[in-house]
Amino acid sequence: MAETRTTCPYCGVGCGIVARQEADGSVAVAGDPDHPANRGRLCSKGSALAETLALDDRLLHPLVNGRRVAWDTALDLVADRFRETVRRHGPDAVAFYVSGQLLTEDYYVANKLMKGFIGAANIDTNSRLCMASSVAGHRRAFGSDTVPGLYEDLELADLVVLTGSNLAWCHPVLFQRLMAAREARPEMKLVVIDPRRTMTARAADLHLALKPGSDVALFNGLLAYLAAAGAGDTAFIQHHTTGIQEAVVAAGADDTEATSIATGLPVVQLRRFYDLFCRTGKTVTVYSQGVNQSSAGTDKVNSIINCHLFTGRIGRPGMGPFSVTGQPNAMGGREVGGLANQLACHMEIENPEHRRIVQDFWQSPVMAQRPGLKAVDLFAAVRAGRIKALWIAGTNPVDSLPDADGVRAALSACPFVVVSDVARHTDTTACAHVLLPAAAWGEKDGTVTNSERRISRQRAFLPRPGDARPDWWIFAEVGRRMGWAQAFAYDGPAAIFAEYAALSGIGNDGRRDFDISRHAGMDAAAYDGLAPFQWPSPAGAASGGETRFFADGGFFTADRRARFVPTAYRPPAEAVTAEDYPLVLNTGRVRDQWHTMTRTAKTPRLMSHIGEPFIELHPDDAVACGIGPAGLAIVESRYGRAIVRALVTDAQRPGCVFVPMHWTDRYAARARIDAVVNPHADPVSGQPELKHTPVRVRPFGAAWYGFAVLTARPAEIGAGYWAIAPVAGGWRLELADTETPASWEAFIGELCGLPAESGHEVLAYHDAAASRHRFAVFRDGRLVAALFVSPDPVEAARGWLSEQIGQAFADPQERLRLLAGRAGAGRADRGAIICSCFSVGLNQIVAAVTQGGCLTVDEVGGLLQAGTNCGSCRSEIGKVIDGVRVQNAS
Ligand SMILES: Nc1nc2c(c(=O)[nH]1)N[C@H]1C(S)=C(S)[C@@H](COP(=O)(O)OP(=O)(O)OC[C@H]3O[C@@H](n4cnc5c(=O)[nH]c(N)nc54)[C@H](O)[C@@H]3O)O[C@H]1N2
Ligand SMILES: Nc1nc2c(c(=O)[nH]1)N[C@H]1C(S)=C(S)[C@@H](COP(=O)(O)OP(=O)(O)OC[C@H]3O[C@@H](n4cnc5c(=O)[nH]c(N)nc54)[C@H](O)[C@@H]3O)O[C@H]1N2
Ligand code: SF4
Ligand SMILES: [Mo]
Repeated sequence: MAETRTTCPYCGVGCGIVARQEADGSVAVAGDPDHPANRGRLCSKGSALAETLALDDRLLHPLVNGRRVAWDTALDLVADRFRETVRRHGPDAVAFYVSGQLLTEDYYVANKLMKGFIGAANIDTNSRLCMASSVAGHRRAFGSDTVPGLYEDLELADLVVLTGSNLAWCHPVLFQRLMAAREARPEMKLVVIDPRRTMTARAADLHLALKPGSDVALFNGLLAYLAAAGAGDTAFIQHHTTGIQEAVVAAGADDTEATSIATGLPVVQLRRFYDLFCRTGKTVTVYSQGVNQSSAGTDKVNSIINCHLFTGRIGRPGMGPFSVTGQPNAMGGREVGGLANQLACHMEIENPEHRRIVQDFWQSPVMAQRPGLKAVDLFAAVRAGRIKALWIAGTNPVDSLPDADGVRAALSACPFVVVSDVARHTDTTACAHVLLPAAAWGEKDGTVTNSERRISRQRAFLPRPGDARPDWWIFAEVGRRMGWAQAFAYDGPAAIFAEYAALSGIGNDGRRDFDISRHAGMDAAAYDGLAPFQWPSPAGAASGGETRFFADGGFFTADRRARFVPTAYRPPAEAVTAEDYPLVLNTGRVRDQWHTMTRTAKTPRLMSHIGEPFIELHPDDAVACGIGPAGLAIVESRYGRAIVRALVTDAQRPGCVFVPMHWTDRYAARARIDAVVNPHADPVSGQPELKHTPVRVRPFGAAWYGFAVLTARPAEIGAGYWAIAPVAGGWRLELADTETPASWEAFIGELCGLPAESGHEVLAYHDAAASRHRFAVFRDGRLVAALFVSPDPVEAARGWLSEQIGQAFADPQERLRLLAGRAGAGRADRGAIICSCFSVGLNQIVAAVTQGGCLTVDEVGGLLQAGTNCGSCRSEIGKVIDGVRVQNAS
């Protein structure tokens, strides 16, 4: 039994993990009790990591036009095509599009190859969709992309403001740390600013459900209020900042009524928030995609930072603006220069001295002289034919970029597309000429940086399957074959990290924030043993300290002062129109899925929480659009459309709808929501407005709805709507169409690929008058398929039915009960799964409250274990308890 300390490959909390390889080859993961980010905790996604390691669906060999080739053939082809394209069309005719899920070493090599050797800066990353506005806001205010604080500040604060962040679902372990701190100090206040009532908002003392996109008005209002109240930290403002006058003027008069109109928030709520902020010194403002993914994202960031600079609340325990990063290495990618407008080690491409430092260090023949294209523009250039060779690594842009059908069209128009991925079948790999098999989490070594600047090792604990290779190796091999053997002669990630660390210290002397030169020249053994540390960690420092930035100024501008940035509120790029597109589409994440689901959808446990793409809409809008509960809705914009299940809920503001970003063509007929999302971007950061697209919603017009469970995934699904999810013994499938099949027997035959040979028993029930049909198919007495068809959304115990796949049904009575779609006596229906760690369902929790007398989340945990492992579901259990008690009371 071998134990390996590594880091979670999902979110930017960066939890430490202990992976244990058991004697039988299986893997178990647990939280690393010694890692400072999580101290042993994990969330539902982290806890389920071992279930995502199966090799089915892995890309295991290089493929050229779908044909398996040797590495040499694939690498030579890529190097030749890139070299040839540069020779004929210049360096701007090629591009890399990479990812915050690459390790720092991978990123370093890709960036060096493009910016220092190909000599252009057309390398951008999916962090453009994620962090670019925070980067730009930080650079405008601080002169550098510095996150000043530490996670601990969330625990030390007296007021935590979470804005545009669904921390409970997206940074669950950090949220748990916050909840634990609040339990210990109940006087600590939590304010959540989000147009939706999320699971995070449910935990708040005050939830401000602001009008989407109105954050700048809200924080300008706060600055004006603070100024009017004389709450400024005069000494800090005087000694460490410039531009206060302009910012206060831009914020406008202290007029809460006007702010109320701009934000759609009641005056009393605004006053409560402003007053709380004004009188609470220890305040942290955490922000994420509701702030960044906006055409005013950079201004949103600066409007927040302005309030912290004004009160001097920065870089001190329990105080500061805090941008939480999404991907495991979003921060590392920023540090290493993964964005088209940055150089390695937080150096700037526009700065001639920085260019010279990097060029000398790399001894590079040609250095990029100006910023390259940012993601949205980069794909527009591909579509326009200006970029003729494109290499995508570790990201799935056909699903995750806005105007995603346009992205797909761009890739099919591009003469040469290379994709490095771990999955064989994604919507992006389908568009590639060359597929390169990357080593996955658990198979590769390197470092990542989390949201609090902590650099941790990811370590391999599994053999590399097939021909899979680490991303750094793939980039370096192409670099060598393009003619730069010396510059890309790395023998492992340790050598890359050592080089990177050395570069961070050159010409630095405290003039740049990012300095890890203490690790320059680190050898492989030291790298293997590297414990998590925070930067800065300059040469000569005793250790990586737990450092905060800026308490006493020392910003990275020329005069070492921070800049107040005047921010004027402007509405989102596209406005809703009453006649065509009356609703605002907001998009984001659900608790148990990760982005485009290439890994999290492999585990039935994570799919059991939410297994189908959905649209949340307010009851009034549902009525106006003619959509009933659990009906199917078409969501369409000027750009494209999607078909998803309707969830009618007053957690939405009227006029606003929400669809998760996760579903792809692999798991649903037509739910790629980014096909609907508009491609407008922030003018400073280039980050697209993924949270605001005018749309209309109308009924799908289903003639029938179906629900099926199957042992095998069908090759083809002949229905206009479908969504599929794995379950323990097979698959569950939602279906609907506008036309009714001629024969239901033929339909189910196709679904489960019934062979002509006998051996199957089909049990059928038809209520032709009511258009209801039910089928159960048995083989050797075991259930292999069931299908329920009805003119309305199917009512059946889905979780229970999914558990019956493969079960023996000898008793004819039991078989009939199965056809009823309901659990029989002795076969309990758990209901929709709430706790994915222990597979505890809604019905069980309701019973624990109504029959078991449980009144609190802990009591439910005591009875059912629910919520006692990772704790990600605790707020949902709380919501169920509240719901049951409200029902009982009324
Ligand atoms: N479960 C899970 N966790 C993840 C990920 C995942 O895929 N799944 N991905 C990771 C990544 S890469 C990222 S970037 C993070 C993202 O983490 P978050 O940013 O927390 O998540 P999102 O759901 O994208 O959006 C956050 C919230 O912004 C709100 N919002 C929308 N418009 C506005 C607005 O105008 N103003 C304000 N104030 N709020 C608004 C949305 O309603 C939403 O609840 O999550 C990380 N963690
Ligand atoms: N509508 C809408 N769109 C969004 C967002 C939103 O909130 N709303 N959020 C945006 C944000 S913040 C983000 S971060 C992006 C995320 O979007 P993507 O980056 O496109 O999403 P992922 O599914 O994480 O894609 C990662 C890909 O890399 C592969 N992979 C995994 N590990 C490795 C590895 O080690 N090496 C290589 N080469 N490949 C690997 C996976 O199989 C997968 O195909 O989506 C953005 N798009
Ligand atoms: S909070 Fe969850 S997803 Fe994020 S790093 Fe920790 S275990 Fe992984
Ligand atoms: Mo992200």
